[in-house]
Amino acid sequence: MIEVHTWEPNANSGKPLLLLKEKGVDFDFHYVNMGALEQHSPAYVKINPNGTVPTVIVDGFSMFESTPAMEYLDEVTPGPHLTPKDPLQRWKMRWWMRFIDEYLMPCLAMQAGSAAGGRMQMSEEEKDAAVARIPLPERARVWRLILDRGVSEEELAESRRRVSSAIATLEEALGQSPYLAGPDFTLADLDAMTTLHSWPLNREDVTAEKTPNLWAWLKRCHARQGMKDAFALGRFIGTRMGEVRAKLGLED
Ligand SMILES: N[C@@H](CCC(=O)N[C@@H](CS)C(=O)NCC(=O)O)C(=O)O
Repeated sequence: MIEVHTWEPNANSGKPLLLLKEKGVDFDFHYVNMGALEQHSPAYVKINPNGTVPTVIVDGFSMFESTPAMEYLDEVTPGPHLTPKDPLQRWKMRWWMRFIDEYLMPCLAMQAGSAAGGRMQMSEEEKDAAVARIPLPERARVWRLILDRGVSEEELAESRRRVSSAIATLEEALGQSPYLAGPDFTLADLDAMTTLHSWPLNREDVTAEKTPNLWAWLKRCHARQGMKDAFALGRFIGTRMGEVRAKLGLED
């Protein structure tokens, strides 16, 4: 049995959930409460020494990196394959996954982290204790910045610029083909959806008028049953997705 230890169907955390629901494969879902920083707890660090989500465990072997884990799961599980056979489409799929994971997602994570840090009420001692539990030094540094509300306005402005540029890139590409890597839904669309799922609700620059190609793609992806089933696993994202689908005209 495949075990998935993760948080909400969101960003990296959501990739194995969306994939396995899309393929209709059974798995054991263990919710890791990131709101309570459970990903840094000694019990969790035993299964994932990086202290990040998701962790996928197959036959006792733990996998940490979400995109390679998704590729592995796509290969070994039954159900429709979401990796194109055509080498050029496969290259496009991997190009998009790298673009989402390394260019777009970090910018959005910085903005979300900075906003969440502003809401967290912690004493200096609590912050020190929380940071001391984080196994990776690079993560500890980012959390220190977040908890101290130390992300500079310059960094936030640059990440906003990059997100606008990514929207233009997506809009252009989705004018050429219905899905990111070509004619079919692939891991690239799934990867992107873990991060872009709520844009119809929370971005004024993504609308049916301003970004018609991106809007139509969001609608196509949200109409998929696997996507709907995966988002329903969330403790709070699931309810928001009803509003997103309504905004896209997929539900009343
Ligand atoms: N490259 C890793 C990154 C994983 C990652 O950053 N996950 C985020 C959630 S989307 C996380 O665990 N954040 C909590 C933390 O850094 O403490 C992967 O793709 O699995």
